[in-house]
Amino acid sequence: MGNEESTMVDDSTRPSVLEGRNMEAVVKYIKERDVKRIVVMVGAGISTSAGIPDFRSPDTGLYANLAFLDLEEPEDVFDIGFFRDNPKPFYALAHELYPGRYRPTVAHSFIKLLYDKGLLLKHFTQNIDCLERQAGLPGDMIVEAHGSFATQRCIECKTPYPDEEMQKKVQDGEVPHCTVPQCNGLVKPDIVFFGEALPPSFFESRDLPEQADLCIVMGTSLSVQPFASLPGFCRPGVPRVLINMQRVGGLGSRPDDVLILGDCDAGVRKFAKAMGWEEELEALWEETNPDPKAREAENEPVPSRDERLRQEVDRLAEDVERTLNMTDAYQQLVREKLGEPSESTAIKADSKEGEVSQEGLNHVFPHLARKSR
Ligand code: CNA
Repeated sequence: MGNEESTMVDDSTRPSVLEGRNMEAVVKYIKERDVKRIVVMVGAGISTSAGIPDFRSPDTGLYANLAFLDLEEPEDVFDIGFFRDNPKPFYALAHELYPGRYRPTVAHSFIKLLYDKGLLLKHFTQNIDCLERQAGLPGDMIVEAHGSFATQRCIECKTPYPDEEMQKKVQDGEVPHCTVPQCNGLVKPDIVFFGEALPPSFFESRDLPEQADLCIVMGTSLSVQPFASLPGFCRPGVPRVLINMQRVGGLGSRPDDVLILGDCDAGVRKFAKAMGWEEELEALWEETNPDPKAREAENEPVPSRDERLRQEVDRLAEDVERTLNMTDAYQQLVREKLGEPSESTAIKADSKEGEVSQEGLNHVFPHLARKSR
């Protein structure tokens, strides 16, 4: 396994604790040293295979694709000052990123597996997508260093805003306002924007990497401080494994750093295989499959002739219904072409110059456009 193409080893220094700077040596270290305090540190790269773009990958990253939002700087979408003036670009983006639309990746399930095995000390994430929670990792094992969509509050009086209301507003493309009538401030998910402090949980857990006996860093450019300094807090002699498309943040500079360069999902699958956990990992990931029909279908008996006939009638009835709906949509399109008013989403309906229509996001998230059809 150590000779795989995606496993690049910096041989300039001999390891001090590991037998070699490769996955097999890490697995041997875990088993022989009874490792039980693993810290995991991740970023947007562990969610890209779920369909959520990262920020900085050229061409595919979010920053490379936000030009149509008509922002001076793509980072403005996460700027608290900009949000106060115009929250609509953020809510247009939130509509696409909101939890519930994406399935956790194998990398998320691998972290859950470390927890199930009793090996996880803490999981540090920069991601705001809540996919770790969705993969089953308990909230108290996660430090969401840049906050997340899990909770939200008024930016003025800090009154929390109800989850269901928030979900509805985001789905409807509306900007939520504080429920305290005399306040009516803007509501924002507890995501850390530029210009805001990191959550207390980050500072409370910041010394945990020092207690770790193994560190795994995945899917991050390690370019945002203070998160980027976390791997540096691991004690010398504690192996640090980087699973990422490219080498980042000084990882590889210590004798016991191991670089597994390539895709995160492929990397954790190799890790699990080397640990003898291959099937457990796939089973755990399968639990996150949102399509229970697909799972049930595998165990379903073959339908009888009568059942097949009934299914065919149902299918034809659905086809007719869909055709009628398409006719409605076509009529609406003709009305629009003739300049008559048509139904639109809330954001589009009152869009002004420089604001955003939800449809405009389709080229950034083409997979969603396809899904919603
Ligand atoms: P980043 O700066 O965009 O870096 C991502 C890193 O992951 C890069 O080094 C990529 O090469 C690498 N990468 C991308 N895809 C893969 C893959 N499939 N396998 C292995 N490596 C891959 O993102 P960071 O997380 O480092 O930057 C911190 C920002 C990004 C935080 O503030 C986040 O809130 C923010 N962000 C989060 C999400 C999310 O929640 N999913 C999405 C986009 C951005």
